[in-house]
Amino acid sequence: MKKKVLGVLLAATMAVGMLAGCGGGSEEPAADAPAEEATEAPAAEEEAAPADDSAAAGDTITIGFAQVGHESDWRTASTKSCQDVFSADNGYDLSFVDCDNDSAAQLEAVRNFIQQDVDYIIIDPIVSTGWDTVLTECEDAGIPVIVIDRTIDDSDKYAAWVGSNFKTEGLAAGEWLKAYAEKKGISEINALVISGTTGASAQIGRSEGFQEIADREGWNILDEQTGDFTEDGGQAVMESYCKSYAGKFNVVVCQNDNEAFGAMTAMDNAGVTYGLDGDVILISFDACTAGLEKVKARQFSADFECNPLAAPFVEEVIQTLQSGGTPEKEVYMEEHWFALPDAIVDFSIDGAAQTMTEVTDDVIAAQY
Ligand code: GZL
Repeated sequence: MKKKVLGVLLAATMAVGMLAGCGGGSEEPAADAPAEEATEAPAAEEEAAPADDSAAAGDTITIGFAQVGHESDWRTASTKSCQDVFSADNGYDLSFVDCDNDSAAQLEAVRNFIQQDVDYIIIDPIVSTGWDTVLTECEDAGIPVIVIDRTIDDSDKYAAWVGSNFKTEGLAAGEWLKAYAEKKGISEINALVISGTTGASAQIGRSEGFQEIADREGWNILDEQTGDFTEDGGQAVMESYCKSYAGKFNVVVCQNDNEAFGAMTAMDNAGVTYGLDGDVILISFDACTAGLEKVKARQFSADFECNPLAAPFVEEVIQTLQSGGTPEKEVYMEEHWFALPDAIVDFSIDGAAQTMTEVTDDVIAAQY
């Protein structure tokens, strides 16, 4: 009910403003702002000005955030990004629920937010389906939903999505591997994949993108099993792989850094060498700080970033909604592809030349 009153007050304020020749209208993010501009947004704390007159007057904006869980370094950074931006000092009351990778718990958290009549709901969906019913309930309750990171594929009843193109990440890893293998004179690729949480759009996209290149190049994908985006999961799958495919693989693709950390432990224990100076090319995704440290140590051959710092862009969406505007439906984060000079090669994605970033101490220090 508070939101509807707020909307009327805002409309009245804007109408008076326009009559007085003060202009008005919502500050919508530039519709065609390229990712670089979008990711140039000042740090969240600099952007923490109240979202609208009501917030300036101290009217707190309440937000319910149903987070995937706490499975990875990436997740920790994603959670911190939201907690830093949607703080009490910035005019927000954030109800945070760690759904512990449990989809039923996540749906329950969203329904509880509806009962609490929050102003906005943020969801990072554990899996991409099963959402239309609860999003309809949010719509009926008049609560705008903002989806971050992973996508919802069975409903569009949300105001905006802020995240990454996961298939592009998979394509980048595949195209890089093709170019790197050529540089190293490797003619045959026998790859093992440790995928993310089954049904997560990040897993679906990365698997799809890498598989597309593998099919085109005639590579052998010997196996793909889920490590659930965790270090323990990555280690368990890699231990199994080291037994089942001993001496038969020369590439391991881990769909996030934490799985790759576990795979390293398993390969160490099995006497398998990896990285720039090893027998196995080790590819990872996320490029968290600890992941880039493994690149710098020549243990990861390359790391394909997925940017977790969505909260400043989510705040822009909320500010637009608060002022009566319509936000862009999709906001893409900027990603980088990381390696050391030995593994920096030229490659393109669908004809678009890609730039690789050298991992240095400064790059590591600046990472999330
Ligand atoms: C990707 C994100 C994934 C990360 C993992 O956007 O959803 O989930 O790649 C995380 O680290 O667990």
